[in-house]
Amino acid sequence: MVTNMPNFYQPEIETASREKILEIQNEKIVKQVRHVYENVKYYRDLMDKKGVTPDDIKSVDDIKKLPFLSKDDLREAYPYGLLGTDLKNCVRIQSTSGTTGRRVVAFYTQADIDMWEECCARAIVAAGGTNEDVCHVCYGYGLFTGGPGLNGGSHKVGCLTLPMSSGNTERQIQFMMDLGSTILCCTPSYAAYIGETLAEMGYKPEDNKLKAGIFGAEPWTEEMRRSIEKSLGIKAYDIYGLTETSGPGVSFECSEQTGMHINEDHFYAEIIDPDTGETLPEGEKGELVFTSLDKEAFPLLRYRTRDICVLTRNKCSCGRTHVKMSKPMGRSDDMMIIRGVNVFPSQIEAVLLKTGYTPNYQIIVDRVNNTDTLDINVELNPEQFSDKLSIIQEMEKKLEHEMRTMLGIGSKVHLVAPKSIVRSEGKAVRVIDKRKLID
Ligand code: DLL
Repeated sequence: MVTNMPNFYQPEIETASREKILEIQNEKIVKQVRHVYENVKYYRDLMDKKGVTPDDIKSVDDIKKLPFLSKDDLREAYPYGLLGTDLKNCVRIQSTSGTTGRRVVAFYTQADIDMWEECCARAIVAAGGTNEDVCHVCYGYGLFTGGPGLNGGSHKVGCLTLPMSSGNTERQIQFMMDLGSTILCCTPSYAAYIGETLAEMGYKPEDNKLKAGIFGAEPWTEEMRRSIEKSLGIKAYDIYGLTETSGPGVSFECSEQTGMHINEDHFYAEIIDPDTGETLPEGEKGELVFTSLDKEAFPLLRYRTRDICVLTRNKCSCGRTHVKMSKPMGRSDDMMIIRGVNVFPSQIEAVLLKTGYTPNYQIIVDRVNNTDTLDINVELNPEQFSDKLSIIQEMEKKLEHEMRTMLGIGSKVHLVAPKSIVRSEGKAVRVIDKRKLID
């Protein structure tokens, strides 16, 4: 008996054989490279410098010959230097803030928008979305790609779309209850906050009509997934993407929840060693690199995402054949080096959720007397809170021990009062690295 019938938005492509996918990719890459070479002087110069011509690229196997592009290139070419078509053919700009300096600005033709929205539609259908759903989008709208991307995907699926944008949580909840939202799209940290607020307002998880959530734009752990699923009474699906490649929907989770299928007919993925740039074999952990296969306005060849993950091609029970990427295990540039040890915020979050703490925390890294310090502020929930100092100190000591086991270095844990850490409505700011402010 088939219980959980898999649904596809574009079944012929989402379940295509490996040979068929390669055929599509090989055909598209030849055209995409030629398009870039002829229209993007910045990248043509990089290819010329490396001695590669469009004739050298006959299939995706030849992608290795191409030069990389990085965020630094985007900054240098800002704003129009990587444009692949006349501005008059572009209909949209989206943007995201980088960690430093100039914003990333991406351009879209109408065909680029259609492709992007189709990718998001695939994600919504994979999460069980149909034209009978009420899709509540509280990713930010405007320059951020989250709102517009999922909004477009939701329209394509035919869901009744609620373009809420982020913020005003009580109003979000009122609409959610009154209009019977069934699919929630936002960052995982905001989903956790909505769950927390619902409980505070006296609602139980079964009081809402939500069945699924499509959460992404920031790293989140399996523990966080389980906690959100419990608080909202839903199945929570991951979605990944970045402004440079179009936005959300480059990859998305299916019912198996064991990684995100990359839309391989539009994006070719590689994993490289972030230090040497060497391509790594399947199954190895490294930096994710994307080559767009059919973008017009903002095509990117071998774009280094800085996201660290693993690609796998195990057969998926959902029937999709596209390669899967693991949850990004932090970004190579998010990695903190503390006293010489690599530390990722996701490791800290995993410890907190495993030990029954809230996902509301802040990491403060500093340098005192030439030594790095790591402080972790962790919010207690009202049941954990105690006004007995000795109890709190004992809990802090225990958590410091757990952290040392996970991270390999010592830290100072500060348990703080419920509600004292500011909630995020978009991407959560987890790390304050004061060393960077001094440099
Ligand atoms: O965050 C696009 C997006 C919107 C994705 C809504 C998913 C949902 P940017 O602002 O350009 O675009 O940030 C891209 O965010 O390189 C990752 O480091 C991180 N990121 C995105 N999705 C995930 C995810 C959007 N599911 C950067 N898990 C990427 C972990 C993610 N990190």
